[in-house]
Amino acid sequence: MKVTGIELRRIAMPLVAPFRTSFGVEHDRDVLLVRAVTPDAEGWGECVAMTEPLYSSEYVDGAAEVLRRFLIPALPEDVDAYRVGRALEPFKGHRMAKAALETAILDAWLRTSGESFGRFLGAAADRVPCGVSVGIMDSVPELLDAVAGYIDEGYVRIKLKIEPGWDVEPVRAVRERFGDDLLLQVDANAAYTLVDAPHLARLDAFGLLLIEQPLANDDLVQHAQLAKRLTTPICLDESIESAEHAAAAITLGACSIVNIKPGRIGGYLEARRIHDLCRAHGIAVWCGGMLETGLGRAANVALAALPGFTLPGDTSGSRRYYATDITEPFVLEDGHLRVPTGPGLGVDPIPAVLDEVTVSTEWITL
Ligand code: SMG
Ligand code: MG
Repeated sequence: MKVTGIELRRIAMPLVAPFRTSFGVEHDRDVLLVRAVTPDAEGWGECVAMTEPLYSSEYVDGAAEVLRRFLIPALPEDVDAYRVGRALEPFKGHRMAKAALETAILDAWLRTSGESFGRFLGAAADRVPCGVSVGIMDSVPELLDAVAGYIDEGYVRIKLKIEPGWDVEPVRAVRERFGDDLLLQVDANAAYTLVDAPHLARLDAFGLLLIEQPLANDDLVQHAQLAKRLTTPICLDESIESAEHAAAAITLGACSIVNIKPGRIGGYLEARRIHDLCRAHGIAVWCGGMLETGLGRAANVALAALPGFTLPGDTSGSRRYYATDITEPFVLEDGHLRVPTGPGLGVDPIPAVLDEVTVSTEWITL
């Protein structure tokens, strides 16, 4: 397949409400979209990097720069979804930028052959159960109202963002109010250290599904030590940037669950590798989220339908984040999202909406 050019499009998407985590507050989502154009089709990739390098070392301006300067020029003349990763391999890191480019080309490639992401990846279900990630709030009553609203909307699992000073009490309050049957988990975004082990062990009393990324990104050994001191299963997010990282984490006993975010680990092909590896080792996986627009969401929902995704993902409906999505909105049906079945991502940006949120575009001829 010949790619004639790539568009880098920066969009600004206002969030319906600020989203606070242990590393900061988001008010708008600053998204870099990659559009790959071929004579027969065009494909979209959404870069999950954020404005500032707080969740990981990548950030949107950096991703745009490495794409235009190194990654796009390295694309082979005759490209397919599998060749992209190999061509980008010599460049270290920058997995979010690589994932966006590979996804755009994979989408164009699948649209050309008429195959959907779900079918290509090996989806085993036509809909996926959805969880929702609930940010840190100013007060417990405010949190309980937010959680009640999401449960009313049908979400089948609640994830609470935690940080030191906002952990045991909000978890206790949610458990007491909504009962033991609620699927509940927490995400610390690396806000603790091993010294906090006795404090984190207090969460064991609440029957959580998992605690996500309690310690720093590169603390695999420390996570393995923490795992011995908690009964709550440890799930890794930021620590896992590749199948090799997942293999190391499993061998060390650093986690018993993995959050797979395709945008963080270099794309959907690597995501499938991690899924296969974890499944073979009896490690449960679920699909994470990075506040994607409908484009990234479509691909995530397809991935979440693979058989090893045995826990509900952060695959929320569009309105969790955006009043107006750039695609037809993803709407929860009985706590589930339907896996798109059309060619490629199976969804398209709505041109008028896309134009309205576009901040800049850049065309790179190949
Ligand atoms: O897309 O629903 C979503 C966001 C889920 O909590 C979420 N993502 O660490 O898992 C995570 C965070 C990263 C983004 S926080 C701004
Ligand atoms: Mg996380």
